[in-house]
Amino acid sequence: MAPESLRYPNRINLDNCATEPIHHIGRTQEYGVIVVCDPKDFRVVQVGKNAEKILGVKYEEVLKKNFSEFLNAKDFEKLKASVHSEEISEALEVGIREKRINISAHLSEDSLILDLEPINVVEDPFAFQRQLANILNKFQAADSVEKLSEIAVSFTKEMFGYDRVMIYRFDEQWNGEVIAEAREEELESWLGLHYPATDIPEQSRNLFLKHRVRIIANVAYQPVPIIPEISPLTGEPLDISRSALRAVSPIHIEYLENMEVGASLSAAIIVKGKLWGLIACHHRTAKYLDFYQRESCRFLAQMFSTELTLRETSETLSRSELSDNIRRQLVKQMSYHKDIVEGLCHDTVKFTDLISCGGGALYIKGHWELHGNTPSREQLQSLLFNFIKQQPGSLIMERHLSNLYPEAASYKDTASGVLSLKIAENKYFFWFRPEEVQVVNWGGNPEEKAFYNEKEQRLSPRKSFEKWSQELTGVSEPWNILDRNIARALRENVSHFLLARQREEIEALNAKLTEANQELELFSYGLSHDLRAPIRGMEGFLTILEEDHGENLDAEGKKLLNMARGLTEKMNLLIDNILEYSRLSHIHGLDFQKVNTSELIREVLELFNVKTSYPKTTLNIQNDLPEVRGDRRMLFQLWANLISNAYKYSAESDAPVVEVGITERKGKNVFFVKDNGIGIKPEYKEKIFDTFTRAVGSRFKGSGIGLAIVKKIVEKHGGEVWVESEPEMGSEFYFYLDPLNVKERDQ
Ligand code: BLA
Repeated sequence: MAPESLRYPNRINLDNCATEPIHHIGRTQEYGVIVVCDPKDFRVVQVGKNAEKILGVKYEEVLKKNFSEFLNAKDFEKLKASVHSEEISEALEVGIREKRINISAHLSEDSLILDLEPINVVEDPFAFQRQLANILNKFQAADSVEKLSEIAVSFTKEMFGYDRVMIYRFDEQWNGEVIAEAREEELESWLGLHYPATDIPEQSRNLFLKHRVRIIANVAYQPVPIIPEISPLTGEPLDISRSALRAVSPIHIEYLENMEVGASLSAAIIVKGKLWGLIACHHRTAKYLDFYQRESCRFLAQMFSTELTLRETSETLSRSELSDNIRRQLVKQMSYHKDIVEGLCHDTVKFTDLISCGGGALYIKGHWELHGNTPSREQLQSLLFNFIKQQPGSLIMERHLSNLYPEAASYKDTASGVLSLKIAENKYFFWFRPEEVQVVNWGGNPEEKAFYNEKEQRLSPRKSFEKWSQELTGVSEPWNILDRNIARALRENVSHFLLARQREEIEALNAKLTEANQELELFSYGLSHDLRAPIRGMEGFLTILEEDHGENLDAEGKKLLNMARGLTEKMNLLIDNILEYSRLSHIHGLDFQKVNTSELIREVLELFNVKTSYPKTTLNIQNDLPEVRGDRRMLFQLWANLISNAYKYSAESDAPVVEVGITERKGKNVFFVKDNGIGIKPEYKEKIFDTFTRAVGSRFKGSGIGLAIVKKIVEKHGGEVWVESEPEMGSEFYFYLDPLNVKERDQ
């Protein structure tokens, strides 16, 4: 009983064609002999039942031998040297029983697989070489894919003598079309015929990426079993996907019989790593090409692939160059009008010029802008909300919209095809293509690709390959990758434009704010100056009053006079601070230098003469505070304000303590000034840094502007200041400076 994996045909149906394990088929074609060795010592472990044909002894005998026994010492050394890399097949010419034999050796899992086949005696060994050089010249002169394909088929036919040679091209769904053909006159033409994807299922397509060329030398062959069936080395069926001798899927053999094909050759056309198509050859009777001929064919297919890649690339390049120019113009228009819709729809170049289409639409925040032939606004509205928005991804590219969204059938004249792109929330672009009724000619009815064969108890391919015409309605010209890329590139431009617009708006707002702020600061600057004069006057009059009329005043009068003096003093302090604050706002050029923090703090403490003014207060100051970069004068004021506050607001505590140092907060080294004074109520924590906010009422002297100055200075140094505090427990002010964060013009 064959193992599960080999009893495959029963389980295959149209939905799982691709699961047929053709790599474990366990049989070979007859034209050569497969020999499987243990790669360590060349002991034969499996062999094709037809071994005698080349090796001269029956397979049972071969299984008892070491493969070296079939070669002379020199050839055996050559073989040993050629087997070094996994999965790489190398060809080797050796003599076995006086005949020239080609050995292709490759490793598959733990086995060494040798494909043995006779080599034809060639009369003119350089003929192929000359022909290939000739075809290269012709390829290079071809100016289109069609022309290139025609040259390829006629040359292949001439070189290898098959009855029919075709270029078979895959589409996006892996259906295929015969796009070029050279055939014997009496054969009917298959040019232009389409074939469904299931005719060449995925596993077969994938194998083409590996072996590139596949011959079926005789459709009417007797499959040759590999003995034993299961590899003694692995205990598994042998993977012979790379062996050229691999037997053919019975379904495909029947397919070829139904097509009245006696032998085939298929060579992979690979463009940018993907199977683009095949050079597909048929012969009505058996036909074998030896290893060297197959190599020539592989080389030819490769030349064709290269030429094709070049053509496709240069075509794509010139199309994208054209679209780049249009796109650049659209960007210019948008910038000129400062508006997407104006720029894309109402100037010389329209967004619909970018991608070939019948019309297009922009949907921007509920507004529809239509251009060219399009469905109505209502239809588009429902298309967007009931279909487009439900789809995953931001780009939808459909050539048969009504297939997915039946409502679209009513406007197939304008939008059988749609390419839609989401630019941002509530911004969508659309391009539409009208219906192009298409007649697709299939090789056999694609609805009846295969049927269940009761007799064989397995799937059989269709019997008839008669031309079968299908009219496609509701379908537009297909979109391609370039269309998609162009749409995406436009989206990028529009997003940039939108961002730039937003930035401009924010900058304009910022400019207005700064202007308002500056006006306010200038105003307070002017105001403070204007206030100075009357205060000086008041002070003068108060002095005269005291000196000239002091004696006439009673105790109450003297007290009031002193109060008036106190108030003018306070007024002066206030004006000083306002002036300082305004000055700070106007200074741009800061004088950045290295500042020794400990020294600066010492100066501050000396200035306030804290030892005499606050004898009760204990001062804890950390040693070796780090140097900083900054404007010395400003930093002096910063420390002065914080330290004087700390002394002032802790003075009434039982044992006042002021601490100054550096610690870590928010992942940064931050300076702190700490006291155990009256603290700050939570609701004031932010506000105390605003101008004229006083959290302490009239108990303490002050203008209410000191912390606003602190904040301004810290900000001018690219830093941040904040407070942590609990009422009656004290306050901790933290700040850090980050001069790297300061704009250069400010330094
Ligand atoms: C393989 N089918 C193939 C191959 C071709 C085609 C070219 C590659 C093998 C070869 O070189 O012959 C199909 N040949 C075509 C087509 C044309 C042509 C379309 O000449 C048109 C001109 N096939 C079926 C169904 C199944 C199937 C229904 O029709 C499966 C359910 C399978 N086809 C199938 C398998 C192979 C195959 C399994 C791989 C054969 C092998 O390598 O063993």
